[in-house]
Amino acid sequence: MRYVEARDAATMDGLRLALTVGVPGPWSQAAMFMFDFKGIDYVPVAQYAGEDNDDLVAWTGIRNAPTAVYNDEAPRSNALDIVALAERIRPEPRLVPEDPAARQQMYGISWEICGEGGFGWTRRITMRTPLPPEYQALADTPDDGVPPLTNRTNMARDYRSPDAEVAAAEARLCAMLDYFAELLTKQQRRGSPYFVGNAVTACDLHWAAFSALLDPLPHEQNPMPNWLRARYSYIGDTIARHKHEILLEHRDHVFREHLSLPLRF
Ligand SMILES: N[C@@H](CCC(=O)N[C@@H](CS)C(=O)NCC(=O)O)C(=O)O
Repeated sequence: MRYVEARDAATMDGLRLALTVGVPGPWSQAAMFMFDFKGIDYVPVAQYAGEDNDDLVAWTGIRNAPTAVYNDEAPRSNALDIVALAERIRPEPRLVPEDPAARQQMYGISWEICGEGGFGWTRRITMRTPLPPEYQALADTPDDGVPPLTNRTNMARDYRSPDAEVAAAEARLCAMLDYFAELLTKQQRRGSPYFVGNAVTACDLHWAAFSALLDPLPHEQNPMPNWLRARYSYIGDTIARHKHEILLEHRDHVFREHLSLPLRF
């Protein structure tokens, strides 16, 4: 994908979206999915994983990705704020239910997937464990993707968690996976392949993006660097027992019907 540097994007109008360069970061991918689904054009802006990103910070106040800036409005970096922005810029096709109860349910599920303490956040904590040899071998296999992080200081500072949270992360993650699978199973019994009601909503796109942290799509559809594929793919025996088939069926359905592949990053 072609990225504009932050210092140039800062002087432009319209929608600009800072995205992590060269990797399918789930928060970045999810933000793209919202705008792509609605056919909203945006200028992709380069955010470099782990780096200081001084120009981006000077412009938006935010070092990581994604951040959406629409005209002269305040920058938005929270996943749910980005959904609301997309919905406002182009209401149709809808990603947010009109019915208040369904809307509350949708935002709640999205929060569980991508909010602080949610699935993505918690999965990132579980990724700190060392990789077993076969995954380490994959991680060490060079490819033409972006190289592994050189600056780990920023991410270590930004995403640190208390010891108690680290210890509890795996069980917390498994409980979330069970809950998502239970919701989808109930919906399947009602005849719907979606999390809420009978139509696709933002939380379905969120799960399509974040499921990569459980089971990344194959290289042809997700040409991510080996070091990151190894990290995303290794989940360990406990989480593997909670990787319910219906979660992946849902992901496949959403990509097939509502998004396009291969992923771009
Ligand atoms: N701003 C997002 C969270 C974004 C986030 O955690 N981004 C990480 C994904 S791993 C990132 O940009 N990492 C690269 C970096 O920190 O440089 C939200 O609040 O919903």
